[in-house]
Amino acid sequence: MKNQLETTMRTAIKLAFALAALSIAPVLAHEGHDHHGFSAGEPGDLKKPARTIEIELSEMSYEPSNITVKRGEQIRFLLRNVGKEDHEFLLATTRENLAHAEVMRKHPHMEHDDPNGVRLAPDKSAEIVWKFTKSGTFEFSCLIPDHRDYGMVGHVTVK
Ligand SMILES: [Cu+2]
Repeated sequence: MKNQLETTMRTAIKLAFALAALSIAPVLAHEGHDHHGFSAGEPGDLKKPARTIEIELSEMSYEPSNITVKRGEQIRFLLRNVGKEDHEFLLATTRENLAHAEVMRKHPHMEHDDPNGVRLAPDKSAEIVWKFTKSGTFEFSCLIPDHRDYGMVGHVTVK
């Protein structure tokens, strides 16, 4: 009798977990917008040489805001927030950044933990090593609500 009760309990618990997993799955699929097909190239290889480009972030711009790289070139972005607010540097296509901006409007404090982007508090700096494997025009942008509209967008031309 006791054994049967235990088995029933165990089955009930397993079922509860399975149901919970099922109901969480679609939420995760919805929240996690695709970060893995990087549009602007691929994360760099830290063991390979890279050209360093320094970019300063502030209200509301990047300096410099236009850079040109060769296709296949690896760049070490040295990013410094010299402003008084948090800023981001997200490397992607314009289309991707605009779609991402929509998500950020709903979740303004969303943190990024992606190889193609970083959020910096004032006086902080970071490095991103990136290999531009595709030719075309890409952009880096700050998707904190309104920052992009006020000018926080720069361009990378890959030839
Ligand atoms: Cu910003």
